[in-house]
Amino acid sequence: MEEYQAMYKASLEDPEKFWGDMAREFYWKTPFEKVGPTYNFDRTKGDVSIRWFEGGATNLSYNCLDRNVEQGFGSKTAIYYECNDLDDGHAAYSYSDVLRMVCKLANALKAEGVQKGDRLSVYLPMIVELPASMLACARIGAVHSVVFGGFSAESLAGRLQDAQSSLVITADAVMRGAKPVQLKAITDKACEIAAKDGFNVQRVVCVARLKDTPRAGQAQHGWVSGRDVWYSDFVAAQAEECECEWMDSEAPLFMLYTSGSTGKPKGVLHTTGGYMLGAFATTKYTFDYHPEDVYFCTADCGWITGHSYVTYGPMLNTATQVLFEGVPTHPDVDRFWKVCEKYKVSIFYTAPTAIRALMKSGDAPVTRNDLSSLRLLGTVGEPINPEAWRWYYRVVGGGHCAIADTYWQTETGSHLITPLVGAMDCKPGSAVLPFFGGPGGGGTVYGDHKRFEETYFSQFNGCYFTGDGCKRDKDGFYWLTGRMDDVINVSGHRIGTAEVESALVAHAKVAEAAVVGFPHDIKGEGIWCYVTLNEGEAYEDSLKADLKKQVREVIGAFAMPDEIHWAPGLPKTRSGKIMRRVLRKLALPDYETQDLGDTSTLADPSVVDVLKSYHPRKK
Ligand code: 6R9
Repeated sequence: MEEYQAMYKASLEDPEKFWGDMAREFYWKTPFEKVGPTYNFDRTKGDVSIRWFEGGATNLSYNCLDRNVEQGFGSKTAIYYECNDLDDGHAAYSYSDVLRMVCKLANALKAEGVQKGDRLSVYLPMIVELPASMLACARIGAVHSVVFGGFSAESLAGRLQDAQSSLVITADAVMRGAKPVQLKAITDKACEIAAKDGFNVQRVVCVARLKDTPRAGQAQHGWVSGRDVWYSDFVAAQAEECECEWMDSEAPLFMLYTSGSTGKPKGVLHTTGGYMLGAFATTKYTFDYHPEDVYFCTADCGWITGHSYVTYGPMLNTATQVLFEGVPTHPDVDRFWKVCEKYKVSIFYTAPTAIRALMKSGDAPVTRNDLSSLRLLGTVGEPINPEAWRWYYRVVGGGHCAIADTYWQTETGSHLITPLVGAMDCKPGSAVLPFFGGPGGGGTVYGDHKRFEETYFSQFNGCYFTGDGCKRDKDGFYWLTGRMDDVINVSGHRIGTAEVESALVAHAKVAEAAVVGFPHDIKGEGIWCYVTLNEGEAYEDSLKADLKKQVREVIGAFAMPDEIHWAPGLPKTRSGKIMRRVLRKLALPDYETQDLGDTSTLADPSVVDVLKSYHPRKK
């Protein structure tokens, strides 16, 4: 604990030395002149900006790969790839293997005309080509925009257009559990949608994931000649070496879309030097990483956790990790634990929602596997309830593994609040204490710096606002209490209520919608939708399935509403503002006895009774 306090102090008081020394463990083509940070968080004093390692030039792909190979770790396993289906096998890729792959792809992209600063979209499942594509972009200075494979064609189209990304890397299809996900077909549709809006995708590179396998018949997609190319053909003629583009510390590295309380999802843009140190240092210290560890983070690279704690953080630490294509419940509810046993995983990092879901199956699926290799457990994405924490600790960790509850965001790029396990006692449900004060943190919203300033720097002058509520106890421990804005956290995924509302309103029969979160056993929060139909439409239950499907198609399956609640009228103030406080209470299991607070300012107080009469959980 004393060491933590000393390091924490040093990180804030002498960043030049603390972060400078750490940064110099990496290769810099041009050494930085100043560690920084040079920043302004006060909008009244000019543009908000944050700069780290000014004057320096480096490359993430170089530091994740070449540096490791040069230091003699070329044959060390970088990635154990575990397929969705047990009969589909596994593979291991050394650091040299990944480097060769990345170089070939980087060369192919260059041959295609991709240049430094160009944006490129990646819509892939969890196969080795996913981190490899990210690293290939980083190598040539292209900005990757990874879109999670669960997003719909419409969502993908929006992201392609916003990023003006004319090249997409995808796969024919992939099995997720027992079901295929038609990534190529969805990409085709996304390209059509974008084309209608005047944006043309020039090139679709397609990894043959199911093609030439016994499950080939599961992949169903078209082929646009001249635009589409198989990944293997795309890289075939390319050399296995590729010189890096040396990137300025503040040059963009990647963008990743995330939901906010208003408008369309925004592309959070991360830059090179600060992100690199943030991902490196947190992986090293939060997970107390040692060279002999086998690390397994279950997050998909489509989310920030997969960026920082699958692709970049572990590779910057020369780690050996498991990349898992499948789902925790296929073929059985013990799949995670089977994987842990098979690869002798020592560090395991997952989301509370997965823990809660697996907890339901009892202890046996866990304890029938040998988990004695586990040493450290992590969680991320949402507050973890003490009950799930204790089960994770006792059953998965066998009572001998510390738990790192890591609190952070897409915008911060790496952990903000987390215990340094071993150094501090943990309290179930608390993310404990701040990580060292340091680099990372997205520098802007792609194409909209004003939105960046307004979203994050307007609530408290001079401070970044995360959007989360938090309590601090007498020991200084932090307890995250959830979002304070109109963002709901469903299974650790951020969804803006406004996004779901606009998906609903896009339905021909819907006049208005108001969406709130409600407590959900497994997902943490579920999606509750109040829907007003157009004049003359009948409030029929059969329409509910249609509306759920609508949201699924517009956003993606993970945003599918849990409940549709007919609302011939919504509780509004006289000025027309929807009273969400009332709607949140009406979505609670004990809504009948809830005190709705002061409803006297409602334009029409009778809507509350009407809503109760339409309550989907009415007995
Ligand atoms: C990494 C990630 C960020 C939001 C964040 C907060 C919630 C994440 C948490 C947590 C409590 C934790 N959140 N980790 N809340 N305890 N350990 O999840 O990024 O998808 O951008 O979500 O998730 O509400 O603001 P992102």
